[in-house]
Amino acid sequence: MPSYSERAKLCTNPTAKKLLDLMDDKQTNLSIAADVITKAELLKIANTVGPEICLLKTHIDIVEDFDTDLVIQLQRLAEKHNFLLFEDRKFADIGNTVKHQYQDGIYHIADWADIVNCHTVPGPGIIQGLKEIGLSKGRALLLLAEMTPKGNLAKGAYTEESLKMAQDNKDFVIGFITTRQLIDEPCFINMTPGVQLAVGGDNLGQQYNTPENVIGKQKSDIIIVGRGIYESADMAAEAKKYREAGWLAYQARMSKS
Ligand code: S5P
Repeated sequence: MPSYSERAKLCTNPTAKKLLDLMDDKQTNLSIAADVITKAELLKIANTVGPEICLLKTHIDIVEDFDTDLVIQLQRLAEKHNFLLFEDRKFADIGNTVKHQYQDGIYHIADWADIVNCHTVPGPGIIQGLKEIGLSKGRALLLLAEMTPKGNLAKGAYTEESLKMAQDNKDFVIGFITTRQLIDEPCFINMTPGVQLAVGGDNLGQQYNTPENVIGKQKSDIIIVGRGIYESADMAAEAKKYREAGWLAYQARMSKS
């Protein structure tokens, strides 16, 4: 298996290159899902776990006191700790509508989020619409090819069609939200949520797998961890544990191939 930075050399999308390079430089394949509802909490997470992560994943629309200063401060922390910003917006509408959702409104997501994601249920027009805004800004898109909750419908032909859409848009689509590596192509980055240190779930259908399984067995590239880290009394220590588990699993996979 090529290293993250070897893969970076093959990619044309600047955000994919930057992410893969920084993962090897910083030795982390951990992303935090910072699902908190105040600006102060979000900035605290970003600053506390910033040294451990490659990517900060936000749900910016749940922050009750959102303002443009939040974005400025997140960008400063991203610079300081060397991580990228991923707004988990899960766009799901027709191309023309998602263009506005990406660029306009209160959040102006395209102005600050290095990476966004979308569902593929509307077909390739959604990718085209987002690309019209994001490509010239050097941004990148992930497709939700699979999901983690019990009973979700993103499987089989849906997942296969999503892969095709990614292959048709390699300049802008840099990978997937998925539980596993779906296709062995070096420029597609596989990111997996639903990760905790023990297998389990929550009472709303979420299903958890471990960093070892996700990176080692399922051959994903990035673990996305939310409550497992930010609900811990010592976020920094907990983030270190996940970082170490994810990195050891990556090194073990590298040494096998
Ligand atoms: O299928 C998915 C896709 C995503 S992006 N399942 C998920 O859980 N997510 C996101 O990952 C979800 O929106 C949340 O932000 C994070 C998981 O959080 P946790 O607290 O369960 O680790």
